[in-house]
Amino acid sequence: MTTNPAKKPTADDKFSFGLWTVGWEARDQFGDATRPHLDPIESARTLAELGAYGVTFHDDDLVPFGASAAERDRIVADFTAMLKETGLVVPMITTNTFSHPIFKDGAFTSNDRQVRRYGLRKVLRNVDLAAELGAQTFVMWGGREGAEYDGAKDVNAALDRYAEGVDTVAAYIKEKGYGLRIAIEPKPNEPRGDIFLPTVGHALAFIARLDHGDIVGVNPETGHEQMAGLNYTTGIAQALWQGKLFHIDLNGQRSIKYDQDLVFGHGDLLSAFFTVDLIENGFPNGGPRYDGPRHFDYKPSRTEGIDGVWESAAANMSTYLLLKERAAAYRADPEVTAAWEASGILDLAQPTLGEGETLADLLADESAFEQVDADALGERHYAFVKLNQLAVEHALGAR
Ligand code: GLT
Ligand code: MN
Ligand code: MN
Repeated sequence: MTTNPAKKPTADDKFSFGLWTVGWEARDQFGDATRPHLDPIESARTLAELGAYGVTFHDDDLVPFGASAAERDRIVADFTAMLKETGLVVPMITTNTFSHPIFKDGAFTSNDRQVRRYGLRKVLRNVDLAAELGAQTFVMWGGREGAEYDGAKDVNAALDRYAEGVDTVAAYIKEKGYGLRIAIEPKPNEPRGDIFLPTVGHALAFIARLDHGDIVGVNPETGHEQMAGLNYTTGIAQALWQGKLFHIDLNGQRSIKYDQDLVFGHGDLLSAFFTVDLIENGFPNGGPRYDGPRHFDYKPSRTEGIDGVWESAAANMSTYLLLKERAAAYRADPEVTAAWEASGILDLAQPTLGEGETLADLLADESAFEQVDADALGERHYAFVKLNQLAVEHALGAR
């Protein structure tokens, strides 16, 4: 492994990777694997050498599907020994409820009740492993929860079953006293034609209906929102506002097409700049902050060999750190502060009604309506282009 990125991380940067990312053998819809199987424990060691502080995985990434209890115990013991040796942590764990044919019509929302019960048991078993390894977040990506045909699902019943499944897992976490929170990962489509909970907004609305929604939040992935033509930074901003940004999956995507899982920043670079700016510097007027792992969920392209796997892993972290540096410069620039003032960014934090002002006061306030010269007020300019150019110039290192 001979990577020489511009920026090298330390554990304080809180970078984590899914074992399934670097471990992807690059088998796709149209072609066979182009890379060999990597031993998960060896992969984790290399990620630690590259500066990651954490690794995450699906149950089956570590313990092969159908392994015996003895085999499972041996693998988990070896993995735990590696964690001790490297200092790596496991901030998040997730369950594979999409690879095996049993899940072809979903797990929690399969039309087959026996499959739903099996899926629930597989997830509950993995919750125990998550707690054993000290994870804080339990991700649920329901990639197979969906359909290809509108007539294939009773969506009302499917959402009932989805809620039943998530609530059952959340209740189990509480009953066991585990310090875990569930994070639902939205995705609009792929592998199903349409997936339930397709966007951050859908997931947040779903969570509001749960009995145990207090320990359920979201794990938005850059590319998944962008596949739906949505703005990732705005999506995580709303999740933050709602106190629901429990975890993030960072990667790159170029426009509305199949899920590319590119290196972070290799899609929409300016959007990545603002993502990092929000995560690292918070909202301009203060407010809730994200302090969880900076988790990369990308796939080393199929064209890459093993060297490319590690180059691309290092590239995610290097790009993030470069953008972090550029975002800090943007925030520290007095011209940006002045542009914020000209654009009204700081005024937006002022409540629209005055302190103690009632609705009756507002209705009686002629200066708020009757006396307003709407045409004159319509003349106001917001100078957002200037502000955005400052962001572009900072992102490019020109300031
Ligand atoms: C799968 C998916 C990812 C999810 C993983 C968690 S699995 O690789 O494409 O976006 O985060 O289940
Ligand atoms: Mn993806
Ligand atoms: Mn993901």
